Amino acid sequence: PTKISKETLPMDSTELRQSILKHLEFSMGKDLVHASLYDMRMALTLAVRDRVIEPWFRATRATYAAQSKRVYYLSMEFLIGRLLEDAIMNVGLTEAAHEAVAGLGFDFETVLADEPDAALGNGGLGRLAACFLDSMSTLGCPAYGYGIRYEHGLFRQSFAQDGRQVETAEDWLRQAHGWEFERPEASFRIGFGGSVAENGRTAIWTPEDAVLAKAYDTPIVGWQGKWANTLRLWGAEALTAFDLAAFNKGDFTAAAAPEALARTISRVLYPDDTTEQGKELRLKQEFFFTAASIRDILRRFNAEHSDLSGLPSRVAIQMNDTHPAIAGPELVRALVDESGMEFDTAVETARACLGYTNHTLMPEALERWPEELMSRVLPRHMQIIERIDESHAKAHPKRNVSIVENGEVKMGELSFIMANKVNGVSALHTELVKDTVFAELNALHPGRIVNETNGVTPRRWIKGANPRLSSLITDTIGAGWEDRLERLVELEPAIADKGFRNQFAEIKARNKRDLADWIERDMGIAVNPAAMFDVQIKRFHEYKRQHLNILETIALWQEIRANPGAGWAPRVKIFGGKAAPGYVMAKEIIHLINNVARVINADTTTRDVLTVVYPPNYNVTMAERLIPASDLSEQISTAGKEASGTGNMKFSLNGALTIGTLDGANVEIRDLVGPENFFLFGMTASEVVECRKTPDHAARAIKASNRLGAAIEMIEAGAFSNGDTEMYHGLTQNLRGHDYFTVCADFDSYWDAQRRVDAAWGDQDNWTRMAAINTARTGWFSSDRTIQGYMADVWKITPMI
Ligand code: 26Q
Repeated sequence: PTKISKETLPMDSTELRQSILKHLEFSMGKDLVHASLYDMRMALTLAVRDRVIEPWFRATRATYAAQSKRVYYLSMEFLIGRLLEDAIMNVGLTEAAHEAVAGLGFDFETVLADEPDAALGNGGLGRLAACFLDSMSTLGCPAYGYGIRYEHGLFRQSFAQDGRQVETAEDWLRQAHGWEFERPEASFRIGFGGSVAENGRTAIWTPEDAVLAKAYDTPIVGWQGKWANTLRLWGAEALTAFDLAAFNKGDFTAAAAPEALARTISRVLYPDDTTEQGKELRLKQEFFFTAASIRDILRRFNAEHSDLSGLPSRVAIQMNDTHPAIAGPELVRALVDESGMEFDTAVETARACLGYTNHTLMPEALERWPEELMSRVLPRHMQIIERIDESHAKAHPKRNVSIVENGEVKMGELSFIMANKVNGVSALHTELVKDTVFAELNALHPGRIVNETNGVTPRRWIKGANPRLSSLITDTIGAGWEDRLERLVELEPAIADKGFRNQFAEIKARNKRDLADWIERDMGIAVNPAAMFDVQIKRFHEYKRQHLNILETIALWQEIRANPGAGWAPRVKIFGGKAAPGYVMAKEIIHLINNVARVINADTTTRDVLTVVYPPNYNVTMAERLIPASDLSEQISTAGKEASGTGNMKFSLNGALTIGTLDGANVEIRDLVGPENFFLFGMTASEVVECRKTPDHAARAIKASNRLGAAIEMIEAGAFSNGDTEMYHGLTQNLRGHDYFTVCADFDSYWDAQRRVDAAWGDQDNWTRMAAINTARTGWFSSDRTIQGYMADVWKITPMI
C-alpha cells in the first residue's frame, strides 16, 4: 500500500480568521457587522471543512493508486450528533478556532452549540456506525459509509402532557447542512414493483415505479487529519420533478404529487419499534439505499477492473444488522441479470463480499417480511431469495433451516446464508448467537460466526466530551493516547498517588458542577453537586429495566423517610431516553418516572439526599454532557438481552463505576476492571432462562420482599398519580403477572448492590481510586480496536497509514 505523508498543516488563528471572514462574505453573503450566530457557525464550518478537503483527496487518491480493497459499511442509521467540534479537534484547530471566533466577537461554545444534532439513528446501532466511521478514518481503512439522508431524524421528545412523552418532528435540514456536498452526477434510478420476464438463465425486471437516489457526501476526517473517508447518504427524488400538464390545467396539488411521493422514501427515520413490523415504506427505504449503494459499488469497481470474479478482492460490504439484508439478493441480481454470471457463481461471489453484524437475540426483533409484500415490491428479489433458499436446502438436506417460512421471509437467515462472516457484538452475545438464534446455521457453517466486541471513539467520548480528564491523562502519561487508547493502563501507577487522585476527583467534581448548573438552568431543579450522580441513559425498553431503577428509587425514598438519620449517601437519580411512539409499556414507565420525580422532589424531608431528574429529548449531545459528570452507571438489563451496550463503555472510560448485570459487554468491562471495582447483581442469562420456567417467579419474589411489595403497592395506591389507582395498572399487573424481564426476581439483589454502592460512596478517596481504575483499565474499548478486529477477521483489509 502507498504510504501517505503524516504531517498535518498547522494553521494559526489569523489564517483561520481570514478564512471565516471570506466565507462570511462569499458563502453567507454577510459582513461581520450583520452576521448572525447561524452565519458565524456556517462560516466556521466551511472554513474547517476546507481544511478537511486535502486529506480527503489525498486518501481517495492513495486508495485508487494502490487499488486497495475498500469497505462499504451499509447502515440504515448513522447517529452522528454534532460534527463541528469533532472536526476542529481532529484537524488540531481547537485553540486557533477558539481564538479566531472570540476575536470576531462571538462566544466559541455558543457557536458550537448552534449546530443541530444529526440524529439519523435510534440508539446503539446507529451510534456504533458513527464511531466506526471515526475509527476507520483514524486507522486509514479505506471506507465508505452508506445510508439514508433522512429529512427528519429521530423525533423530538417533550413531557408537555403531564409527564407523558410527546413526540414532534425533528427538523435538522431546515437549515443548510454545512458539511455535505451534493453529488447530482451520482444518481441512480431505483425501481419497485412491476413484473419479471424470465429469459433463459437471466431475467428482465420491469419495475412499475421508480425514484431517483441522489448522493450527498460528507467527509469524515480521522484523528490528526491523516486520513478521511466518505459518508454517502442517499436522498430520494422524483424522476420527473414536476407535472407541467397538471399545473397548466390548474391542478397544483397534482402537479407536485409525484415529487412529494418520491421524497417520502427518505423523509423520516423509523423509530425502533419491534411491535410495528412489516411496513411497506420501511421495506422500500431498505431497498432504496441498499440498491443505490450496490450500484455505486459496482460502478466504482467496473471503472477500475474488468473481471467481476475479482470483486471479493476489492470489495467488503458490511451489513449493519439485517436492515440492508437485501444487499445479497440485489448483488446476485446485478451479477446474474446485468452481467450474465452463472447463478451459483454469483451467490459465491456475493457471499465472499458480504459480512453481517447481528445486534439482537430477541426473536421478535429479528426482521421478517410477508412473502406477499416482498413479491409485490421486489418480485425479482423474491425469486432470487427462493433460489438461494432451495440451493442451501439442497446442499444441507439433513437440516431444517429455511429463509422463507410460513409465508414470511426471515432476514436473519438470509443475511447469515449470504455472508461469509457473521459477527456478534460482545463475547457473551456471540456465544448466545451460536447457541440460540443461529444454532442450526452455526452447525452447518462452523467458523462463520466470529466475535467483534463493540467499542467507542475516544476522540468524541473522552477528548471532546471531557477535556479536563483529557488534560490530566496527557499530563500523566504524555501525549498520543487518543489513537492508542490501550496506553491508558499507564495511568495505573499514578493512582496510588494521593495528589493524582485529588486531581481526578476535582475533575469529576467540576464536571458535576457544570451539569448541576445546566439542570438548574434548563429544568429549574436545584441538585446538590456533592451528591452521587446515578445515571441511566438509553432507549426505553422493558429489557433495559428502567422500571427496576424507579422501583428501587421508590423503596429507597420510603426507607429514608422511615429512617432519616441513618446517614444516607445523597443521590441524584438521572434518567434520559426515548420510547418508540407505539411502545405503550415503555411510555408508561416514562410517565411513572416523571411522576415519581415530581412527588419525591417535592418532599422537603428527603430533599437533601434524594432528587430525581429526567431531562427531555436525550440525544448524543446530552450524552456528552452527562457521562463525564456521572458517578454511577446503570447497566441493569435482564441478562441475555442486551447484545453489548456501548454507553457502559463510555461511562467506565470517564470514571464512573458500574452497577450492572452479567450482560453484553458488562461482562468484559468487569473482567477488565476487576470484580472489586464493579457492582454486580442479578441472575445470569441461564438463571433467567431457568427462572422463567417457574410460572410464579414474580409473585414469589414480591412475597419474599417487603420493600418491593410496598413499592408496587404505593404505585397501585395512587401515590404518584394523585390518587388515581388505575393509572399504572398495566405496568403493575405485568410485574405481578408474568414479568418476562424478571424485574421482581432481581429486585432484592439490585437493592443489596445499591447499598454496597452507598457504603463505597462513604469512602470518597477509595471511590475515586476505583473510578480511576475504571478509566485506566478500559482503553481496550476503543472502537479503533474493534475496527482492527473487523479488518483482520472479516474484511481482510490492511490499513493505509
Ligand atoms: C426494525 C424494524 C423496523 C423499524 C426499526 C427497526 C430497528 C431499528 C433500530 C430495529 C433495531 C434498531 C436498533 C437496534 C440497536 O440499537 N441495537 C443495539 O446495538 C448496539 C450496538 O451493537 C448494542 O450495543 C446494543 O446492545 C443493541 O441493543
